[in-house]
Amino acid sequence: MHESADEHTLMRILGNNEELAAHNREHFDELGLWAINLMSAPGAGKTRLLENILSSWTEIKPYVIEGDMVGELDAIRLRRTGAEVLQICTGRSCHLDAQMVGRVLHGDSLQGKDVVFIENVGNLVCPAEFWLGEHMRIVLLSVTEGDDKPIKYPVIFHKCDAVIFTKCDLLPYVDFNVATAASNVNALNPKARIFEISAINQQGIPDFVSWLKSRLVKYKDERRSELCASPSRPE
Ligand SMILES: Nc1nc2c(ncn2[C@@H]2O[C@H](COP(=O)(O)OP(=O)(O)O)[C@@H](O)[C@H]2O)c(=O)[nH]1
Ligand SMILES: [Mg+2]
Ligand SMILES: [Zn+2]
Ligand SMILES: [Zn+2]
Repeated sequence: MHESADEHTLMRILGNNEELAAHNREHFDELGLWAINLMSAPGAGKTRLLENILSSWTEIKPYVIEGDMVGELDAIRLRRTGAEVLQICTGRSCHLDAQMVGRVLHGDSLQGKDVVFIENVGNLVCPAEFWLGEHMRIVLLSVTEGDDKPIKYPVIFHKCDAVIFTKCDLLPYVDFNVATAASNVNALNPKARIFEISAINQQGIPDFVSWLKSRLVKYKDERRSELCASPSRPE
């Protein structure tokens, strides 16, 4: 969508998006919903990881927002876990934006949920620029993509909380050096947590889910103290 946008138009679009995202964040917090934005190139394993999380983390009341350009294939896969899933088709746009997510937040389907997973459109470039109001950003990089990708697509790796190297079962067959990839990520983002997983043999998934659980507890604690300080409601 950016091919015809000059620098000014782009800054205006992004500025407007930031405002809408901040409003989304108020809604998330008012609903007590912890929001996670999952981003990666197409096929890195976002839906497969979500299938694993949703079937193993049974204590939460999850909601999933699925972003794809066309179709409902991923939403159909994820509904099989029993989760409530809303598909957003972005048409020609190669990322989700705050307005698309805001439309969902102004409905009442999120009442009673406590974690919302947002699967962004498969793309390592512009999803990074469009904050949706989420609390946590996770980037997946599959070992088939190459350990140099953090260097080539720095923005998305710079602006995230965790990076997951996926498809680690394929490491014996591909030229991907985990230590090199990790140092490429940490050179841009020293605070990013790094996980190595495989959805085929479950390697690393319990550790990753435990980490998510601890971060959810932290969010709920912070939310409780904020609520005591200023109990306001968004429009
Ligand atoms: N070998 C292997 N394949 C995987 C793994 N995770 C996902 N895949 C496969 O990679 C393809 C893309 O996965 P999907 O979850 O749809 O990726 P998404 O486009 O990021 O949502 C599918 O054929 C998955 O079965 C993994 O850990 N190991
Ligand atoms: Mg998917
Ligand atoms: Zn885009
Ligand atoms: Zn509102």
